[in-house]
Amino acid sequence: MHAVMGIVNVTPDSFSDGGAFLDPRAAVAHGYRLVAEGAAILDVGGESTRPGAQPVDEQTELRRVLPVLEELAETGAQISIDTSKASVARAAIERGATLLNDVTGLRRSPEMAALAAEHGCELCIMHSIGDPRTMQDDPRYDDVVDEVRAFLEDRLAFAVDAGVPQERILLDPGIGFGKTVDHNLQLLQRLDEIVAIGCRVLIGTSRKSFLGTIAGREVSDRLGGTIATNVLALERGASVFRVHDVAPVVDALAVAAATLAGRWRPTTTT
Ligand code: HH2
Repeated sequence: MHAVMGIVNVTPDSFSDGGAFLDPRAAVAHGYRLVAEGAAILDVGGESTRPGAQPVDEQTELRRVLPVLEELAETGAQISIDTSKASVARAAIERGATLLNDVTGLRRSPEMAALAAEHGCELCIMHSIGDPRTMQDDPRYDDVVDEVRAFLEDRLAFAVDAGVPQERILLDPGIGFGKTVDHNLQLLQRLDEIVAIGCRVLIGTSRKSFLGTIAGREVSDRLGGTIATNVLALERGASVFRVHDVAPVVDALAVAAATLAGRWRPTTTT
């Protein structure tokens, strides 16, 4: 089973929709729209992690996300908090978040693992290097897939040791986080090697710059590349798809999944 995670960026500076949903009412309305379009999970974030982004302090991040979280918990979708601060994650859990999405892979706040264990939350561990200010400064790997896999295995062992059951852990190769265009493509081409670790895999390619580089498209015009990469990631075993444009990706993945299975059955809702 696959699930689409809709992105709710409550930020002034996100790379593709910065400022559009900084107003809590706009963010809540956007979240409801994404659920209506088929998102099973909403990922709420109050700090941009785009290359070059400036960090925000805890109070600012809390002020942005807290009013939005409580209302979006009413949508019935699973609520994910996109943060690397354990204090923000803790406050989000109190307002209904059940998935902690940490783009630093527990490097910034290792206590995030114990927090997930304590509250029975799911945990997404993503690979990244450095921090958003510097991560795109000439990233180098001998073999990007081997190194990302080793990092994720290490962080997975740490989280399991802290008490999070492996079934509640999602792994993410961190497309665009300290990666060149070719690094991103190798990670997608060999995504089955990340899936082989044995956890569900989350993939986030939506509107990212490597799609623009390949297709020659601005950030507002990268849906085709987003769909192509998500469909291929599905074929290679990814389970959760983090996107801005939920409706077209839900359709693309439904058709791709039915095609891979060679059969389709209508979903019953009774
Ligand atoms: N990408 C972004 C943010 N959070 N989390 C996971 N697990 N995987 C990703 O690939 C990922 C993520 C960046 O995208 P976006 O939220 O649209 O931009 P910004 O960081 O500028 O707010």
